[in-house]
Amino acid sequence: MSQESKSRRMWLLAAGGAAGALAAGKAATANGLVPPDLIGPYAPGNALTYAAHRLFGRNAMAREFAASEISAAPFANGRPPKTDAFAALQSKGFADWRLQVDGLVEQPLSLSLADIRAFGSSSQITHLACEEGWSYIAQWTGARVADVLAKAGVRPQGKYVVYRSMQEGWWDSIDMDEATHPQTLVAYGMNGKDMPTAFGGPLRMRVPRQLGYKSVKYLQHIHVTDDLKKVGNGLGAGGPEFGYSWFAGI
Ligand SMILES: Nc1nc2c(c(=O)[nH]1)N[C@H]1C(S)=C(S)[C@@H](COP(=O)(O)O)O[C@H]1N2
Ligand SMILES: [Mo]
Repeated sequence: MSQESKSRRMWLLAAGGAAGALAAGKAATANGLVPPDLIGPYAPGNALTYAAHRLFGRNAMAREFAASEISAAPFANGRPPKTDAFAALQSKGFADWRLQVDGLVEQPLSLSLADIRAFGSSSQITHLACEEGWSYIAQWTGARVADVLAKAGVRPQGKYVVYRSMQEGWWDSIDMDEATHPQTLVAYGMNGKDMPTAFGGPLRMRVPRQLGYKSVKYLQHIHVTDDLKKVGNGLGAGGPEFGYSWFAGI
């Protein structure tokens, strides 16, 4: 191929790529697929990643593993909350702990651990990957977030689920696709035992299609909103302030 036709081909490829990106961008916007954290140098890439996952992999399943692949020594990130309030709850075996569910729902809920167990038990052996490079495989058991939301009755405008930890500074959010995905759990069990405190007990989010930081530990509050701009810093999570993408699909 001549130098000239090579460069023409390169140019056509580049133009095709740009047109494709533009078309994808339009489709994404038309479908409301705009992440809340359109900030920083990676914003265009993050937006494309989110749109691509939602347009082409909405129902994709996180890979599940065999029991023999469960990690022998999983790493617990950080330390449990150091507050008196947490110590008081823990000293009573979390009998007084409640998960609040509110926002754009027909019926706000205040759920005990027994209430959450009553939703049923869904188990999965999946991989938790931290953005810092380490990871482990564990079995997680819990209630589907979809079932909790169904009980509360999400109003038609409800688009995102915001969730908060008892631990200062830890909150995050996911869209309704992720929240109602069958593998997205509020997990009360790990490797056949009650959720250990180090791993977020009594209850943590488990979002196996996204990086570990979306799986917030020491959960206490679930809130349905139509617009993440109305919540907290408007970026959908604390992480984006520090350069972590709101959408962390893998
Ligand atoms: N409350 C709370 N949730 C949290 C964290 C934390 O320190 N506190 N760490 C996050 C990060 S960065 C990761 S990778 C996973 C780690 O889960 P693990 O402690 O089970 O390893 O939990 C996430 N959820
Ligand atoms: Mo992480």
